[in-house]
Amino acid sequence: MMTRFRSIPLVHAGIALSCALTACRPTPTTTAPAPAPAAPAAQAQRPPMFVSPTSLAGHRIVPVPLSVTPGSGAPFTLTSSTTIQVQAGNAEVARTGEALAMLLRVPTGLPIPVTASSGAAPRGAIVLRLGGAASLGGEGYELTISADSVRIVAAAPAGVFHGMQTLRQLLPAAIESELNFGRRAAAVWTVPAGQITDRPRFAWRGAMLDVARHFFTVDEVKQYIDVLAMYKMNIFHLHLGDDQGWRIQIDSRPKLTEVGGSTEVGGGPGGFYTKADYGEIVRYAAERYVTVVPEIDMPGHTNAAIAAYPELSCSRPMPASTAAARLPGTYTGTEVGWSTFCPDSENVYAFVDDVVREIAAMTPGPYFHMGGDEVHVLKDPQYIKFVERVQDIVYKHGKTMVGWEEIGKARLRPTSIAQQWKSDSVPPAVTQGSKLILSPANRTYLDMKYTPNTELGLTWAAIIELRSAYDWEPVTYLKGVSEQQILGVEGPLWSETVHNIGSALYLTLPRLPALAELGWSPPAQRQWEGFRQRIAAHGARWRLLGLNFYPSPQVDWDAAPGAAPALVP
Ligand code: TNX
Repeated sequence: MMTRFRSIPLVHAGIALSCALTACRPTPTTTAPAPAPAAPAAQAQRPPMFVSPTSLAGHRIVPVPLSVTPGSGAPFTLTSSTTIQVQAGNAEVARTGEALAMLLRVPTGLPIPVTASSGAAPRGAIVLRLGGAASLGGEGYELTISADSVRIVAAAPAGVFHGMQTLRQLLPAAIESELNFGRRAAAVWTVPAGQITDRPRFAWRGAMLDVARHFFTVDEVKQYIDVLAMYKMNIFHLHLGDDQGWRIQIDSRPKLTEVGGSTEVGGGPGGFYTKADYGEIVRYAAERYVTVVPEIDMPGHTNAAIAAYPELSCSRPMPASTAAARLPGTYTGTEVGWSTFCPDSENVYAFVDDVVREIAAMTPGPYFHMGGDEVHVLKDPQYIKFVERVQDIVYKHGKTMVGWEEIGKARLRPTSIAQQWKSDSVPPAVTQGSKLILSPANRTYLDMKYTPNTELGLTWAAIIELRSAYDWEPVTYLKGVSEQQILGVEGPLWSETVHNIGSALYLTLPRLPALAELGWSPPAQRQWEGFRQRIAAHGARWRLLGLNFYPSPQVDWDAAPGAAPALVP
């Protein structure tokens, strides 16, 4: 049930955009006069954005944790004496502590100092520590909440970060606001007592953004990464080249960006990332424990590279719509499968070597995605030869190869990874021993419409309402594939119809959090009804963060304030 409440005008003056570790949001740069203290209001009478669950049993955490044990004691309350105490001597935990402080300070108006110490925590501290059971693994954490303290303990810094995201979701939605509610909202910043133990089910929990069909700026990409981090996703797959655009600077092949970077679907100006831009994306992602997986799709989906270096192609059959393109040989339509590098040309492998070498050198993560999908114009032996040559190049430059499931036609090295998108039986790559990323188009493709009336998106794989995005099980999706063979799940957002970050987020939220839960949470904890009720609390958070979303009618969204949230009366 949607509740409406009175809106108050927002003070727009002096709002600057700052990207905290937690999310990009406007931060007031001028101090508004402190509102008068309010009479204590009963929790039930507050607008939903100021309400914490009264018990941990009523949490709305997405992805749902492995285990939640409500406590019987009083909740923890943020007050003027709350501090964050981070593990001494660990810069990563300190960074997460600062990020948490940045999140809390603005809406609460509290000072929340961060101190480093290995000693006993003072009363009222939020403690971030390394330690805990080895069974928490590289990403798990334990969160213990009592009236006296909040403790996040993890075996590795990534776990501390994920624990911080859980704590964020246990605070009222207003914690995401850019408004300083100050004393007016005193005593609403509570977290119910209890304990959460949590760790992910799958190692690969990803999203893909196609920046080739339409270009997205570095700031837009950062906003997308913020969404991943909120939902404990750890892989950001960047689709950097396709027929309509080449998006990454390669020093040894300057025309790639001069020519290939200048177009996009529909004839817009395109764009590309300089090496510094890419470094910034990779750094921003790493600070949020997200690994960037660069993809250069080949041998198909390569017209932008071929327009820059025509010798990469054997012959050039192009769709008729090419005539509209601004530069000779470029393409701004949306047909697929018609372009290819020439697998018989040594020029092509010298080119691939240059590209993989330069991208590998600026990518700290272990993966290079070679695409390999939808090559309708090569015979199998040509395709196989190409994939095997590229595989050697990828490993020569120290990366693990990932490719769309078609690469299973070739002889794969045991560590190469295949990304399923269309098959509904065991893909050949798995039979060879490769691990699988599941991206079934009819469940995970973020560019599919929600309903036949959705303005954006395509329909070729399915119409995917929220329940359909949520209500399936990775391990039983493909008969004959075991849990050990599945590395994880990924939701690709192809951008033929997606022109800007607002549209991208509309297609992404709430479906990506649904997929995040499939990737993180144990099947025993997952039910559609539970997800439906928990995700209902997130719309208000997205509103406050300025993130567009699809308000699926399958969810009874909590009242989500517009730009002007009501204060506690
Ligand atoms: C198929 S899925 C593609 C993309 C398109 C997408 C549109 C896959 C590996 N290839 O080239 O953008 O459909 O939904």
